[in-house]
Formats: sequence, C-alpha cells, structure tokens
Amino acid sequence: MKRLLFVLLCVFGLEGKNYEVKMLDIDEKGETMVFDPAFLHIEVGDSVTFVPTHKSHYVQSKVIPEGAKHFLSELDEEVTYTFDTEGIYIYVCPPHQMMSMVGIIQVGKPTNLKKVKEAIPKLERRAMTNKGRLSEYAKQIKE
Ligand SMILES: [Cu+2]
Repeated sequence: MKRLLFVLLCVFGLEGKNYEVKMLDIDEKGETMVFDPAFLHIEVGDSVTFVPTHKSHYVQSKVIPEGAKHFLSELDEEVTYTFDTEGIYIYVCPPHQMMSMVGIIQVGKPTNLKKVKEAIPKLERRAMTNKGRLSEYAKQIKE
C-alpha cells in the first residue's frame, strides 16, 4: 500500500511539467538554425526535452545560475534535463553558435539576471548571422 501511494505521488503530484524544444535548421517563420521555442519560462522541478527534429544539432549550457550544473548533450541525441536550480540558463548549439543558435530557459525567478546581462553582449559579439537574436529572447525574461 505504501509503495502504491509512493507511485501515485510520483505520477500525479511531485513530478514537474515537461517541455519540448525542437532543434531546427529552419522554422515556420523562416528563421534558420534555431531552437523552437527559444525562450522558455518554467518552474523549479520542470524538465525540458531537446528534440533533434533536424540533424547535426546538440546543446551546451553557457551561463547558468550559481549552484546549478552545466549540461552538454550528444550530437543528434534526444535529451531531457530537469531544472532544480532557480535562475536563467543560456545555452547554445556549439556547431551553430556563430549563427546564433541560442536559447534561454528561465527557471522561476531570474536570480542571476546581472550575470546574464553581462554575458549577452559577449555571446552576441561572436555571432556572424542572426545577430541580436539573444537580446530579443532576453526581452522575455520576467523579473
Ligand atoms: Cu545546431
């Protein structure tokens, strides 16, 4: 009986929501080398699954909140990360970082907003195409 209760709690109560981010060569709006959605606001305990809808993409975290763990996935592999530390995460697709294949995940409150604001111009400077994308995404951060 105890075990059943535990299972039910896991299924209905304790698990966070799961969100999906597609890794795309081109999206419906014609944006190239892009995550969809590129900005997500989730809660602590929620998870994000990166889906290799198109080939030759993966994800690597660049800016994370203090106490969080960096992530790095395998090429063309679907991967799910659970976010247990509040704050803002900026990640890139390493082979397409110069084409601004970047994304932001806000988990709860933006605890590391100052660091993020400092990092954005530095990350943006390396972009050859789709310049300014990261700044656009960052406008969706909620304080
Ligand atoms: Cu890519």
